[in-house]
Amino acid sequence: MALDSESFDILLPTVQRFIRERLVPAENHLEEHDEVPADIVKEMKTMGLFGLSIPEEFGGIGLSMSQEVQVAYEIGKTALAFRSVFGTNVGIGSQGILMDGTPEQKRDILPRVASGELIMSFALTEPDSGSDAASLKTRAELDGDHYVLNGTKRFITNAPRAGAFTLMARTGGPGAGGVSSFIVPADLPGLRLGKPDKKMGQRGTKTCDVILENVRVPAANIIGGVPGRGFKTAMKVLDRGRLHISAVACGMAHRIMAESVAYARDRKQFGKAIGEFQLIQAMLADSQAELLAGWSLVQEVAKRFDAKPAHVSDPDVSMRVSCVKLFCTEMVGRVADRGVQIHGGSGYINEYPVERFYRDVRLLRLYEGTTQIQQLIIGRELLRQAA
Ligand code: COS
Repeated sequence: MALDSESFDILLPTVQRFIRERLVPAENHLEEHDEVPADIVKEMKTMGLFGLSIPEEFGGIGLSMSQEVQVAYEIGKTALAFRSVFGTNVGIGSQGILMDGTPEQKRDILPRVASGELIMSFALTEPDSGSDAASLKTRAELDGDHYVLNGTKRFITNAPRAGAFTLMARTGGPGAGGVSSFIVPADLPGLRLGKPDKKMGQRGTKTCDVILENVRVPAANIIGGVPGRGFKTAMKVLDRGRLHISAVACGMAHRIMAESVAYARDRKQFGKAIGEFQLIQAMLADSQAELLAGWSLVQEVAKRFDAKPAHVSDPDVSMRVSCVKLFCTEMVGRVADRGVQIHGGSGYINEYPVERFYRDVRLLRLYEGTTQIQQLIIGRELLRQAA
């Protein structure tokens, strides 16, 4: 799947212009009001941003992974909360259905996901199950032609906006094989939201608990119709999401670099622009080299991702995705840290974008699998390949 190159050559500059002219000027509003303005959300829908990764047959734009990472790079150039509005529809919220759903589930859900009419959110994490995702406790007991769900999901991005969840619950015994993925409409009786999480950064991104008390979900809502496959669906979805996040990390590093270079040209000390000092140049140079390295990795692994069917997992590609996620999210952390350092005291003041970006990017090393989980995936796969 890919968008024809002529159409893509129109889409990319359109997204670039939207970010430059609409999103960047709205960053202060976002920070102050903790909300993405409704007119911006409307424009995102018109542009098709909710359906970037959904095939054209279901009303989306149908980007390949190689194309999607280029768009994600652009989206990374502004406050990350803007992406969060449509990010779960493009990635973790919808991809499980696209990869493993039945034809009916795809036909029923994906067109509304692509248009942005339906916000889908991904509910895997729980209070006692974060990195150890296979230990999740939310129960799904079969009762006639329904499952009855009980449990709590934690830190669920977009839960307050969601019309439905891709939600993992235990239909069988312990471990990964007992987990199923469900499509859970948000308006089912017994489903409620916790209070909004107060986060370090990414103001405008909405996360909270999702609490399920005897929520009756039709058995037909198990993704793919077969119980016990939900963990693998979640892992495949995360593989893809991790690549997307890595591209966003590179875009954000790009923006922080632009802010830092501009500041270094403008700010004068000891009678000249601080950018003329070699110690400032050294920080810029390290950041630029690391950004280019990360971005090259993203593009290389995206090509490998496109070379296989999206719903088929390849442990070697998964391992490479983890390398990219590890490198790019750690990289943008270092770039943000140097960005603040270049700005000096001003970098600690909320009026400067780098102060916010420094807090925003901290999350990238945590969600969709911490750096340490990426290390485990890489280490395990290297040993497996050697055996
Ligand atoms: N694609 C497809 N299948 C996968 C997979 C992948 N990327 N990774 C693992 N699987 C399969 C395995 O092949 C295994 O299948 P079999 O039982 O048929 O052999 C099954 O899933 C269980 O895998 P594994 O034994 O590796 O599970 P572990 O419990 O050891 O956990 C980790 C694996 C740690 C990698 C996983 O729990 C993880 O990614 N944790 C982080 C969760 C996360 O990212 N959370 C963020 C929340 S969303 S913002």
